[in-house]
Amino acid sequence: MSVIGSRVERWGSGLKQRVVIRGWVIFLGVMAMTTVGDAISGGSPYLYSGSSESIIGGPGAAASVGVQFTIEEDGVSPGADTIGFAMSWSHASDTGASVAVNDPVPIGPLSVMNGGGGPSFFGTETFPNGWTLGVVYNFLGGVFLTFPSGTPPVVEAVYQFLIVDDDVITIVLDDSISSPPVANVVAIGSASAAAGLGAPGVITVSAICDSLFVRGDCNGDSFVNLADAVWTLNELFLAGPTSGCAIACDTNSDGVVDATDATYTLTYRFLDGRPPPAPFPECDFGGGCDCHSVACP
Ligand SMILES: [Ca+2]
Ligand SMILES: [Ca+2]
Repeated sequence: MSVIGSRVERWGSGLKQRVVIRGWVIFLGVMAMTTVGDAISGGSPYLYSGSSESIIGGPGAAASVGVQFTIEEDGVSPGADTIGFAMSWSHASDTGASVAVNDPVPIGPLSVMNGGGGPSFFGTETFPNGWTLGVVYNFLGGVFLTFPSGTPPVVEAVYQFLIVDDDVITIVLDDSISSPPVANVVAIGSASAAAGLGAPGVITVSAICDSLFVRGDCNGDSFVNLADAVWTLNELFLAGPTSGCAIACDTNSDGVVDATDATYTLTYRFLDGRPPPAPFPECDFGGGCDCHSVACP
């Protein structure tokens, strides 16, 4: 659970914060379930959507991806002045990967209200599979937001995980992740309006295994010289150690590592032969998971 910094001071002790936050969450939940007479009819007048993001990284890399969330009216009650809202989003990975989420933060029109101080109340709670949020723009009233089509995102949450494989993390409305549940509603005066799912948040993960290498640097010491030719011959014919970057040993770039690669290196160095094909002498990607010359950044 968290409350934005300025709000922490306003509400004093941690216990008091918890009481207020819990009170607001319960208030919204009860309001959504019981104020039928005040509720705006016609289905879900508001649509909550998450942004679509993508990330590319090598297996084992730590990823941190921000997803932004928007609110839009669907035309049922255009131009309504809202005084706050509640959200409850859960996330799941197609591969079952563990994904943590940080406390969401206000952005866009939500962050600049009240002279830049943000909403009077912004109570969040995170769970292993999602987060909840209750927002009141101003306890004294007089601060409103409308959500016509195209309204900028109002909330951002950062998701953190380790890249293991290609994956898709989907973030959907889910009012079952907390107890008591937090209903997805927008508050308009004394009424609540249900919010439905516009578009889920999506994080597309592409696990690409690649590394930098220099062709010809078979022993990985950042030089291409006699030692590389000797390494290759030792590996091929004398049970010498295996190079950690086979593609670098393919000095003539014909797709196989054999004695001609050692010959190519010796010819280049001592008989004024052609230099190795690219990547040489500069580093470049294409080394797969394990190659990394000490000469490459
Ligand atoms: Ca070398
Ligand atoms: Ca070769």
